[in-house]
Amino acid sequence: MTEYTTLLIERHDAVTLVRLNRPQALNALNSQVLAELIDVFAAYDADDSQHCLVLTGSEKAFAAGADIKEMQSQGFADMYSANFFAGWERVTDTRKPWIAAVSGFALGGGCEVAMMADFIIAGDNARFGQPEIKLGVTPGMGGSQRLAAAVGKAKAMEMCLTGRMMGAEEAEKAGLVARVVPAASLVDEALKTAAEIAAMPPLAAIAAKEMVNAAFELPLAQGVRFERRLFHGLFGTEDQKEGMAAFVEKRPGKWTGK
Ligand code: CO8
Repeated sequence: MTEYTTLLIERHDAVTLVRLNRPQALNALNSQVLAELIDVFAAYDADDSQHCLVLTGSEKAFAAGADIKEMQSQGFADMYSANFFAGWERVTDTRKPWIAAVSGFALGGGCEVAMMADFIIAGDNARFGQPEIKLGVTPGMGGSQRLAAAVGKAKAMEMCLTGRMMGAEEAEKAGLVARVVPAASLVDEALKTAAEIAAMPPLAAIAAKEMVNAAFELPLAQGVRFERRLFHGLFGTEDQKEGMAAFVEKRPGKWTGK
C-alpha cells in the first residue's frame, strides 16, 4: 500500500479506513492532504476488493479547516489561476459509498469535507461550524450550498454569518448527521456501518448513491425518471437475479458485482 505523509490507511476486510493525520495542525487541510486524498479515493474507487470507505480524524479534530497558514499570503490571481482547491471535486466524484466519522472540530473546510461524504456519523463531542467569516472570507469548498441543503436556510445562514458551532445533538436534530454515537466508539461504529454497506450488492450501492445525490441536483420529475432508469438498469445485473432468487429460496445472497 502507498505510504502517505498526512494520512494513515488501514484495511478492514472490504472497508478502507482513512485517518487524517496532521495532529500538529488539528488536521488542517493543505494541498498535500488534498493530493493524498485524491490518490486514496481514486485507488478506492478502482479496487474491486473495497466496497466502503470511512474518513475520520483524531478525537480532538476531524479537521479544523483549510490550512490558514497556507492560504494567508495568497492573492486573487494565485487562487484563481491555480483554481485553488478545485481538486476536491475529484473526491466528490467518488462513485462508491463513503462515510465521514466526525469527532471533535469539523470547522470550515473540515465541515465541508464531512458534508462531501455520503453521510456523517458523529461522536457526541463533534462540533460543526463555518467560521470563515471571522477570517474575512466565506466557505469555499461547497459549505454554503451543502449546509443549506442539509439543515435549511435559517441555521445555515446563522452559522455562516456568525461562525457559531453546532454540537452533535443539534446536528442530528437538524439533519446534518445520520447518527450520534459515544466519541470513544465512533470509529468502531462507523466501521460497523461501513461493513454493512460493503456487504450489499456493489452496483445497487453505487446506483442508490447516485440517485439520492440526484435529488439535490434535479427537479423532482427528472429525479424520479433518473431513479426509474437506474432501477430498470439493475435488472440487467447478475446480482438482481441472485438477490431475488436468494429471497425466494430463503438464503443470503452472494454478490458478484456484475
Ligand atoms: N489552519 C492552520 N493551522 C491550524 C488551523 C487551520 N485551520 N486550525 C488550527 N491550527 C493550528 C494552530 O495554529 C495551532 O498551531 P501552533 O501550535 O503551531 O500554533 C494548532 O493547530 C493547535 O490549534 P490551537 O492552539 O488553536 O488549538 P485550540 O484547541 O486552542 O483551538 C480551534 C482549536 C478552536 C479549532 C482553533 O484552532 C481554531 O479556531 N482553528 C481555526 C478554525 C477555522 O477558522 N477554520 C476555518 C479555516 S478557513 C477554511 O476552512 C476555508 C475553507 C474553504 C477554502 C476553499 C478555497 C477555494
